[in-house]
Amino acid sequence: MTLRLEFAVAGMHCSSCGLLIDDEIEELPGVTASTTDVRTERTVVELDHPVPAERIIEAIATAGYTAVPAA
Ligand SMILES: [Cu+2]
Repeated sequence: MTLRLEFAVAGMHCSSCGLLIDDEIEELPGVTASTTDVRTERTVVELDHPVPAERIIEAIATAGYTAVPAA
């Protein structure tokens, strides 16, 4: 089972910003992968069990960026 959550992220400047976000999100239990695209300002998170979107948003905030769930 793979679940997928997508977020719109504000405040990134370069690809290092995206790596910081992905590293932080990938620490969370249940997350199998995080892929951030600085150009589109989107982060796609793949999960093997449900994780509240709030937890992901908190992880992105810990990395220093602001996120909201994307459609
Ligand atoms: Cu950067």
